[in-house]
Amino acid sequence: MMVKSRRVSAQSSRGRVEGYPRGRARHVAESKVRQEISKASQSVPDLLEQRHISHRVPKMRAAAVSRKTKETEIEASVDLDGTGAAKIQTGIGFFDHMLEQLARHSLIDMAISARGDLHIDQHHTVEDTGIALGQAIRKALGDRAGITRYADALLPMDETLTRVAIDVSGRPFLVFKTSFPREKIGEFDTELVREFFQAFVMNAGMTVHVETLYGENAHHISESCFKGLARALRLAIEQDPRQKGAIPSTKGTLAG
Ligand SMILES: [Mn+2]
Repeated sequence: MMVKSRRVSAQSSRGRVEGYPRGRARHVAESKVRQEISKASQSVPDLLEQRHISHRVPKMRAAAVSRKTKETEIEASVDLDGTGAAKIQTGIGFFDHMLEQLARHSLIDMAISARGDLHIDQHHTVEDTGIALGQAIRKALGDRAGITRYADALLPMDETLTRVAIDVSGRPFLVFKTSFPREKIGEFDTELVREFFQAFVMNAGMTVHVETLYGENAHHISESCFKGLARALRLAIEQDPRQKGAIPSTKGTLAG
């Protein structure tokens, strides 16, 4: 009986809530709430400061590198937080195909144009593209604050399985345990896969271990290395929200 009469009185007072202060008391209550809200929003940066949480606007992780020698002329630009869009032109069809896979599966946007001394062979062009791309990624990573740092990938491609493990440490090191049953894939020299990885790792400042556990087809073996690098890279350079912008090292630096 009590409940019913309350409901009637709330309706008859056109939406006014039972028990809510009126007149001067209402004015005081509401301005108190407004003050509390504004105090709370002002104190958020202070709270973050106290907890050593970065509240900077996240920097754009993108960079471009131009590299010109007597052997090659290379432009490479990257956006680490991209969608995997790629615009690649090296003059070597199979190598373009590999770099497109690297962009696509790392979700790094990449624009690479390379003009090299292909009349000699593909060596300089592949190696110098690795150098320029590695430098661009290193530059885009900056102080490496907030990244996941370690990651790995097991990458199957039909009969082939390749494992790639990565530490975005600032310390360059390559372990490459992959061999090819053929010297060429189309016009591409398979020994240059290792050359690319070596140049990339040295200039990106990363430790990368590549091992093809088994596989027969040279195209699959090469592609599994590039895609494995892509997948591991994607995870390792991703911003880890639990790092809260800290550099993931007890040394406090990943500068190498
Ligand atoms: Mn392919």
